[in-house]
Amino acid sequence: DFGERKGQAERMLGLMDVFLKNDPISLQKDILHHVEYTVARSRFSFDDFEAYQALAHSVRDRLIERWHDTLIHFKKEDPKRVYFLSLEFLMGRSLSNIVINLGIRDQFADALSQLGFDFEVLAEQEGDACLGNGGLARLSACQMDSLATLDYPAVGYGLRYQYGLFRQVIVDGFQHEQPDYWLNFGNLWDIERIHITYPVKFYGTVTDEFLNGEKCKVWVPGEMVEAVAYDNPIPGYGTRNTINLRLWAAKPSDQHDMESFNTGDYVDAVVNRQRAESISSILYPDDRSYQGKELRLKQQYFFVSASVQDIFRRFKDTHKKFDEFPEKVALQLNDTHPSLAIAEVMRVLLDEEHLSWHRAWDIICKIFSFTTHTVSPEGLEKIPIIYDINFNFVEELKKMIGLDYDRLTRMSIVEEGAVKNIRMANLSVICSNTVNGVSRLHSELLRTKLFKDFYDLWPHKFQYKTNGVTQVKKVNKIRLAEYIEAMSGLKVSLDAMFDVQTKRIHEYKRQLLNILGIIHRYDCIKNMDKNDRKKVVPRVCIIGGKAAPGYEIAKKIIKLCHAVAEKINNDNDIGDLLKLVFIPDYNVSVAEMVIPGADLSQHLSTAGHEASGTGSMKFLMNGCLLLATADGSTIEMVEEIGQDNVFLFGAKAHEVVALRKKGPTLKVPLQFSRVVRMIRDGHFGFKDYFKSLCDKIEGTSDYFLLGADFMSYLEAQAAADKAFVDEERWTKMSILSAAGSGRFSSDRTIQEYAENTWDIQPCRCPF
Ligand code: GPQ
Repeated sequence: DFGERKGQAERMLGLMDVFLKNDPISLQKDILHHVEYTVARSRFSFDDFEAYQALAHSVRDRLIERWHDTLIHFKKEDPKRVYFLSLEFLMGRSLSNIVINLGIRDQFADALSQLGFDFEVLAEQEGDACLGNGGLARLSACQMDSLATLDYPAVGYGLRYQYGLFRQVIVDGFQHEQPDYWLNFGNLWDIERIHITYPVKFYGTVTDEFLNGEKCKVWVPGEMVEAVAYDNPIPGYGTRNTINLRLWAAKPSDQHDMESFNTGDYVDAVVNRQRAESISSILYPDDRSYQGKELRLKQQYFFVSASVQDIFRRFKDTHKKFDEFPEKVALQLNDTHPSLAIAEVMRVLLDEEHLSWHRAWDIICKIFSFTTHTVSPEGLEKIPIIYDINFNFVEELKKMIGLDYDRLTRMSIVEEGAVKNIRMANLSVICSNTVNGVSRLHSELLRTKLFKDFYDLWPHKFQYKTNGVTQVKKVNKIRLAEYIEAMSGLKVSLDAMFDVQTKRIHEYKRQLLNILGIIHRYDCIKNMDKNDRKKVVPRVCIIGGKAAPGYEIAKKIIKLCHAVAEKINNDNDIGDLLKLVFIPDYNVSVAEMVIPGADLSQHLSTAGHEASGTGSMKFLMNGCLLLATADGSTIEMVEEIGQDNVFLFGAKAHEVVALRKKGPTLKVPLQFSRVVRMIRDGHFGFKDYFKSLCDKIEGTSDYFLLGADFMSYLEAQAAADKAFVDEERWTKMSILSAAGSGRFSSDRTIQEYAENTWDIQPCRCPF
């Protein structure tokens, strides 16, 4: 554009300052300008929230400048891009992160203080963007940050849900869910692109038509919805590069079901049209369980179709031959959620671009890469094109492995049985050029168990990239203690060890083991004489996390935590020696307060169940010690920090299977039976309600091996107590933890992906 309209471009540049200035006076003028004209409040009278809005707009202007420059630079250079497809991004608050990455935090803080405002206070006004469930979603956010920081030409795609993850409200110790209509107060960080829209088509029929004299099948869609782009600029740190995260929102299409307008009731037709928006309206709150809901499938297709159209449009702007596609495009599937993209790209190449099956398939196999985040993916949707892909795959497979029907059945994309299923994980593995795990142990389990048949066939496809995260700001225990007091009225002692377990509530993450350990500690203190009590290391035990709304057992665990807390915290006999706090509504901004204030953090998954774990990395970076099982990426952390500086316990992944086999003959310690008995006997009330919880962990039903690991857990806790009283030793361990955390930066992970999976090069925007 610049080349063609040079004179005009020069005139435009002459009219504006090329870059907005960052000296205190310019910043103050800018903020006041936004107060007056954008927020539309008088510059003589505005409150903290309005000041936040004006501040955010001033920051946003500076962000947009860099974002434009980056996008123009990418367009000019036309490098191979990676398209990061994820249905979840857990961004949290943006303001602080953006000003730090832009390198203008202190300038803004100075400017604000001259106006009589405190930067930190205004930053607190921002709400969290919770467009994701847990670790997987936060990882996507960290990885976008690193992609920008390392100058990679990347584009993120996701959905702009109107309702983010539910807010967790605790009433009488029970979890209740409230809708998170996060857009109520406006979102200043995304840019609505009303002209960037794509039609997404659903339903309909397939008819026979003649094309160039040949009979072919043509899809006549029955419903159409418009996908509108909302762009979120993601700034890198220490670079001008600012990349795009494009989230789609569903809007009614003018062509949506036109028939009903002609024939039916006008008001009904309008109401019906409005329903289109529901496709992108809600984030599903159940991580890792697929509910088989039609809306969820529509959501996935809506997301995939819009993103694929956008990717094709960008490619076709500058390229004519599809053989160049793999040189320009890498598509990253963040778990199986976006894996419909494989079928959709195949469909577009065949039906719309009229490539032969052979050429289309060849392209598919070069562009996709797949990262799985779990050890047990499940199958979901059914799409005819997937049957075709499967048919061809199985025919090829027969040539490679012969007529081994058991193995063919296992590797097929279609799961036969009373209920037929499409195995999205198999589809993703078959069609991707690389399959990544998220830690070394996870990858080993994928190769030897979950995807063994595929590994035997294509060992070269299998890789792993141990997860990494972005750093969390340092604040201290006092801030956390103040938060606890404000939230629960509980005063906690700063001398106590702050012992934290915050993450989604899942049986395999064993929050229950933590609670049983706390009951045991309580029971021990109660039975101690005065002298022994003096030796007890005071603890503030902090637990937090959401349970999926339909996950009964997880909700009972939350209630148990509250019931135990009620008993302990009100027992005058215990005082400061032990406190238990449940922190409600754990999200990114709460994490930013909790994590830096923790002395010890617990990561208790039964070995072999946590694909990686990323919360632990944030604790480490903040000098917090870990008490953990040898699971997921903890194993690699121990290698960095040294065995002596982590409190490890429990069965190893390879021992877990054998322990489960022992079943009824497995001995559990008396201490374990005693604490479970206390719950069963109603020591903490709600006897009948907790019965099913107790049944789940006793005898043969103790699938996650709480009983088997209990003694070893208590020993690790005792070791932590012992280390804590030796202040010098604890400090040393803490420094070594922080120092050893370097490998777990998402910058390292992304660099590995860029080099070994996506084959992309940095593309740095000049200053
Ligand atoms: N993870 Cl499959 C989620 O947070 N949600 C999911 O639906 C699935 C995985 C987590 C996983 O449990 C952690 O072990 C990983 O560290 C994290 O993804 C990121 O890879």
